Amino acid sequence: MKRLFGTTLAISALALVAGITAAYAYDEVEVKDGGKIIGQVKFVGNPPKFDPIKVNKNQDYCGNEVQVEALIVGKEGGVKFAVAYLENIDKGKAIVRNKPADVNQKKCIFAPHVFTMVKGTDLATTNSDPVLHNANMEMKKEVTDGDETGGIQMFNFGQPKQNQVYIKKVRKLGQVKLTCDSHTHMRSYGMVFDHPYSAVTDESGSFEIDNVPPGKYTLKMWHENWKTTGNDEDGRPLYGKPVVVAKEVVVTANGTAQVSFDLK
Ligand SMILES: [Cu+2]
Repeated sequence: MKRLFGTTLAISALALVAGITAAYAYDEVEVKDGGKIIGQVKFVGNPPKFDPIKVNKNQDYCGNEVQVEALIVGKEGGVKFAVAYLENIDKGKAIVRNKPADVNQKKCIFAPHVFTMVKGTDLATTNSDPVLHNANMEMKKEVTDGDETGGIQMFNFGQPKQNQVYIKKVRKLGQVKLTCDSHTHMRSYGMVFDHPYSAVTDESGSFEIDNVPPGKYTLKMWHENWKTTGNDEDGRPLYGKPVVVAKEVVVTANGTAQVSFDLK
């Protein structure tokens, strides 16, 4: 009887674990013979020139103007701060939970300007400046929602002290926009996925997504958009809805798939 009781308990515990796991769309498994997806996001043609954005507060520390980060094109046309991600992947490599995604308010800009993270993990917002920043995070349901579309406010947090860190668990999927209530020129975008298969492009427009279980996937590229639609009440440019492009990709065992995206 004792053994039977133990077995029943074990089965109940398993059922409980299974029940919890079923609530999530993504299962963490050991990936065997995983492949890699590498690629580049390129700007086609001559990139537009932007006027700098005026700083409306703390000019003695922040400077009078900042460069536009909506479109950063490097040598040979590579686009920085685009996001490449797999759509609808339901199992794969482990999610890193012990290291929060970092957004630093440094020299009066959010760094990085674009980041990705996994739902249920932490976002750490630091103020490295000796001036007050007030990070305001808004969540959009759709990754294609633009600046003017309403979102859900996730937090609104003043950080008057230098080196102050605020940690917040992000529990929703979608597109996060960070603004600063003190400095209207400050913007950062985050993409929150239920899996760890995403990457932000570097200065050369390159990205790499590794340890992907072999199979056929939809790879998407997101870019915040740089085409202005007007200005907000502070004179800051407003941009069109984010650009999202989808491509099919086949990942073979221990192979490397190459995918490129054009922006124009
Ligand atoms: Cu600020």
